[in-house]
Amino acid sequence: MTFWIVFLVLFSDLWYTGSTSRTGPNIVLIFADNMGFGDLGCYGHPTSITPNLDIMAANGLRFTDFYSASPVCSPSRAALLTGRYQTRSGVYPGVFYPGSKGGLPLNETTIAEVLKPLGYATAMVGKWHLGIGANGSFLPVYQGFDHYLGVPYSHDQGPCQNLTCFPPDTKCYGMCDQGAVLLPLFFNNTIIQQPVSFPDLVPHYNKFTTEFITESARKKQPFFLYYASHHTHYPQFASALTAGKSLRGRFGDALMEFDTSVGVILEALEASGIQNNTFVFFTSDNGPELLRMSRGGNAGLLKCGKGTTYEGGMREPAIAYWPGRIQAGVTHELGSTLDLLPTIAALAQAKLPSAQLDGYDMSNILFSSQSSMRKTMFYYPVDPSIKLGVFAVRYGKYKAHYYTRGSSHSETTPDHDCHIIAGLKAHEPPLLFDLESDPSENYNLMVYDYQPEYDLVLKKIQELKAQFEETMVFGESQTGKGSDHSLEPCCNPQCTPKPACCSCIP
Ligand code: CSN
Repeated sequence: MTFWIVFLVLFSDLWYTGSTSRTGPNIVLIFADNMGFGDLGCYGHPTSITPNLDIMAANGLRFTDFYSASPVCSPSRAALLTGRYQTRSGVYPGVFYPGSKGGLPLNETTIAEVLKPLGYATAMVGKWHLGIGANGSFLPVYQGFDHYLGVPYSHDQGPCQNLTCFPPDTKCYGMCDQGAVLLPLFFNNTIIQQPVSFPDLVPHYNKFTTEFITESARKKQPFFLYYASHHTHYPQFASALTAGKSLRGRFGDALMEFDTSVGVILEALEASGIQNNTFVFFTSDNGPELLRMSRGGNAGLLKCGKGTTYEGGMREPAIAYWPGRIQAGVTHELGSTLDLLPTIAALAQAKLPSAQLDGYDMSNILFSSQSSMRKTMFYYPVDPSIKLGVFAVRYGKYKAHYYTRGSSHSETTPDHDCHIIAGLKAHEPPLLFDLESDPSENYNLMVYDYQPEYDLVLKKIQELKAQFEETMVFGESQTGKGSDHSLEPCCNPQCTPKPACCSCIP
């Protein structure tokens, strides 16, 4: 009897291995920077030239209600890679600087670390912004990525105004931080260029992504590629490929270059014949930098942009693409960058990290048009605190604002609520919007259309908020550890005087 059981188990196992590949799908995660809800052709922008993202949207699943976990960069990226709110990992308040002492804590488990035990090849290309630390100890190669090619923080976080853009006699337009080192380009934990050459950067990335995809496919090794472009963060620049070619000026050129690099990835997948075995997901880290006027992005019909907990700060364009597996369409279900780790883990049949997660597996939205497991979204400001808690809560179609505040990142549009002069304001009762009938958050239901049932909605939201906040354990602040000029990345570590001597052009 025992013999037969062992035999059957063994036999069924062999049969299973023989007929179906046990290797999980390849994963490509494409992350844009400061790109707004209204920036892509497929999200209604009249003059953007984004044919590759539009093709992904036309043949994949386009989300209308997808959220990042923060209205600024570093916390948003921490949440994306860990499936946990930035408050847990400590990536708050604000963002990392070139000499920041902190970083995404190494004991946090990233998507790359979830996939590594299953034999995935892992690579990150682009903007990291989760810390560098002494001797580069917080770089991606210590967070599960086999390879890293990219810039470690935003390209305005150094004196970028004299860097060359394209054509070669053009200087970058816009304000940058003075007194820091010139922006470096890393390969793994080594600086290979400082300052980075803007016109060569995306072509360099394209070469790397193509080679990584082609080589992994040739070895039949499943892979995870995290492509986090600096586009469309200010100051805008583009290579010869797209400079001057768009209808939206410098912003449009940068966006077009980003879209071209998406095309390069899709082409490499097709050329290797693995497009039907690859889950591609695109979204953005936070809303548009409206401060930059027409050189910033556009939140479309959403209110305000980067730095705020209005919809324009955190609702993002998002597209899931997997030919043969994901049906073409549009979903109005709730999703978040927090959900990518659990979703990818499910696709790869990987073990989930033991830490408390804030995401949900999105498989039922992606593959069977069912309703989302996510019923709520909690909006933390750029500087979350235990005292104030979340600023807003989305529950189904409703959104309640407990606090609102404008941001310097969202200056210049005609809506004064978005600006820095709109200081912290507590709302009791909370402002309540129906985002299905009023996505622009124009009409507070408690004022314009009061019905007694809204008191019950607010009561339910208050309960969900209390439940959520009860489980929230704030990690030690990492961005709050301050910075030290000696930690700024320097290609010539022993040189003087810094930061000027940190310049190495190969
Ligand atoms: S971000 O942009 O890093 O993409 O969020 O480049 O919040 O103080 C944000 N900030 C420089 C930036 C500073 C940035 C800040």
